[in-house]
Amino acid sequence: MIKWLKRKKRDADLPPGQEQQEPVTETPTGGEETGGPAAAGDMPPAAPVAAALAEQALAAEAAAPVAVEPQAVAVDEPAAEPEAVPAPDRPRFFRRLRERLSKTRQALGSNLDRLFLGHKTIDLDLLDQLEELLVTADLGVETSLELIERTRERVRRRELTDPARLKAHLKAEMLALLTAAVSPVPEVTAKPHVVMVIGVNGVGKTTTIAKLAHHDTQQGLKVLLVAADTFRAAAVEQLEIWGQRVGVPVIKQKTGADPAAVVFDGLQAAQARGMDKVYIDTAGRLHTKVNLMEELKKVRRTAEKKITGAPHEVLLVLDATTGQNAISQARLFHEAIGVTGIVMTKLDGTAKGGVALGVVKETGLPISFIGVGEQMDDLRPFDPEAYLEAIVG
Ligand SMILES: Nc1nc2c(ncn2[C@@H]2O[C@H](COP(=O)(O)OP(=O)(O)OP(=O)(O)O)[C@@H](O)[C@H]2O)c(=O)[nH]1
Ligand SMILES: [Mg+2]
Repeated sequence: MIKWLKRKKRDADLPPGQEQQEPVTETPTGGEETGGPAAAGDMPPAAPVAAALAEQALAAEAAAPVAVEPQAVAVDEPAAEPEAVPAPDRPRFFRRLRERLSKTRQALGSNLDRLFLGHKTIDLDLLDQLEELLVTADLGVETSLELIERTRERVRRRELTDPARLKAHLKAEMLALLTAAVSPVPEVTAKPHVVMVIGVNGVGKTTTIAKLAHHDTQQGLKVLLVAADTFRAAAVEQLEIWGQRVGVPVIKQKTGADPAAVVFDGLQAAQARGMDKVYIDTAGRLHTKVNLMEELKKVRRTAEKKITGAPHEVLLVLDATTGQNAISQARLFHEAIGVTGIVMTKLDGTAKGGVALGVVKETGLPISFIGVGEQMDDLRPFDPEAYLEAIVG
């Protein structure tokens, strides 16, 4: 166990005395278009996806009645911790996020509270238990160790002595870790702005595209979807249905067609119609299958050839419920395709939400969005502070 590996060093470093305490229309090359509204007139310039969603979230927040819903409080959270209960005037946006991430908060935040309440001093035993708790909450071994190391260092320098201050310290360290990887939102000047969405099977690529397209259209942007998952039976139809629901056109070919050819058609159609945004849906694939990754590279090369600078974004969708495997997925997809941002889905259904920290720490890739449910508004731009507030408390 890791704690044993580190114990010796801790014993040496801790302050004295603490050592032992342990729709169908023509397309140029044969692709089909399905669904979607007729072309509108002049549209506002394309905005970065994250920025647009953030604006919308803020607008919704401002418009939303505050403190109408009953507040969800995890039953096993300690009553003594005032921060564990949302303030009555906390904006609805944050309250909902908190509700959706309650499983992780119970696994992480509530257990941290218990741990800190049970100790009067920061000793080896506390640090060992803390390490175990962080690993259990799926932060990953490397990330957990680093957080513990930093804590131990501050304890050694006597900057941190009171367990009651440990939570604030940990949150600050986690925030530093997350914000270190946040890259500035790219300025979107290209028209169309092309976003390729990739990931293993069933992680939520197609529904994420629908959510993004929904938000973009609400911003007045002209969006087109490209059905480049020609592999899985019914994948094309699934995207078509989403296109109809959201009201955006879908460029498709038959199942079994070359995905690169569909992308070529899609980008040609997007250019011809003055689209602001294009989302390319790709087939889910095992990150370990070389030939499938080669196919994805070909899709990328086709986009690059058709439109200079495309794809402008490559979003890798990771399912939070898969835990640590998400880290190796991120590494392999990034090596093969080049990822610009991560979408972490299904954070609502898991106690493993700490994995977001591990992914950022171990890959250096920023998280662009998080998925917290199956509704259209359940995709949020990633806000590290709000996320930490929701899972740590
Ligand atoms: N609870 C929850 N479910 C989600 C979220 N995102 C996606 N899903 C669900 O995950 C399931 C799979 O979603 P898809 O979008 O079809 O996944 P995919 O990656 O396109 O799958 P393949 O095309 O088969 O590779 C669907 O039932 C979605 O509703 C989320 O944030 N929370
Ligand atoms: Mg899909």
